[in-house]
Amino acid sequence: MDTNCMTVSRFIIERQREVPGATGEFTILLSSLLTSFKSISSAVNRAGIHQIYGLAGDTNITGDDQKKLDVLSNETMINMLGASYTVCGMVSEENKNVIRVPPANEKQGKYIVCFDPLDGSSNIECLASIGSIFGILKKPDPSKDFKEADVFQPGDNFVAAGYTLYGSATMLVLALKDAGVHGFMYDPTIGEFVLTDPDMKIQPKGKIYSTNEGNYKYLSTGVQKYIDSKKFPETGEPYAARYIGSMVADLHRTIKYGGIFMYPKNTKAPNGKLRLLYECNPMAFVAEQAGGAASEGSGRILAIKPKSIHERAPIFIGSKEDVAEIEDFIKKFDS
Ligand code: AHM
Ligand code: MG
Repeated sequence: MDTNCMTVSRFIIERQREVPGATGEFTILLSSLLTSFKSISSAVNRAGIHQIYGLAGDTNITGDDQKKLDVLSNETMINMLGASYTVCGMVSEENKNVIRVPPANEKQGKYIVCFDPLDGSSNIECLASIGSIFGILKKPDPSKDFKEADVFQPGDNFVAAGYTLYGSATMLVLALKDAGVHGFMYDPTIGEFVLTDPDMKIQPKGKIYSTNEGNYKYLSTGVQKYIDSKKFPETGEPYAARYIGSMVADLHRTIKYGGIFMYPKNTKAPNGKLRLLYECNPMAFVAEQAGGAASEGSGRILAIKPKSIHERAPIFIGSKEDVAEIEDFIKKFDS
């Protein structure tokens, strides 16, 4: 038993003291996120026993079947964040429109949170890892009321972003603007996220590629040739292939072990599958803060100015040299 453990709240409070004029609002916001993640983690663990697998009898905005756990996770995050008096608006994968909070709360909140409450839901029933993804922006003009267009900010504007992985353990990975990426393992015996992976860094080059290779025939020539080069390299050993089909788990492995995760555009999905605001951007922010890279094929994900809340973007993310290499293939064969 560690009598002096560094919980995530303690970690943030310590950093906050170094920021002149900090109000403590971010700490409160984070605390409402932590409550959500603990609650979702518990629901994920108990879902089979309480029979909350399966369909909630509804489809989400993009026509996907909603799982009961999706709905529950979404409601938890909206309720916790909306009641925190720190948030003025939210974007969720599960909601068609920007989510407004009650007017009294909205006036006080300066943060906008974009999230996917439970990503990788096709993995729920086979008990593979799933996760929550979030990115935190500020209202652009603190003197003005929140308006829905305020959510259309590039990922470069994030003050923090991260994910919680519900795997063999639950882990929060939190990236803070210019203050590194830190991993906190959830200890259910004390109900706290405890710092276990300080200052996480992605190695410059890895040995693993991760993509849904079943889409090979639909991919561009450049991406096909890149994959071929990983399997049949002219020199050296081939890369290993790993793909869970759950972005949080695939990205977490990429951060820990290096390599590249990608969801390129293809002829069936001209902008790829993954969503810019609440899937690609937060993960790109984590990757860059950890010394890695995230590209949409020819430029940084975080530089894209979003135009709609559910827009998609192709993504190539992970070790810097691996991401640069696929950009070269795309430039050479696809442009
Ligand atoms: P979801 O938001 O409906 O769960 O879909 C997103 C997931 C990602 O976690 C994962 O990277 C991707 O979909 C896998 O897609 P595919 O099944 O096409 O390989
Ligand atoms: Mg998702």
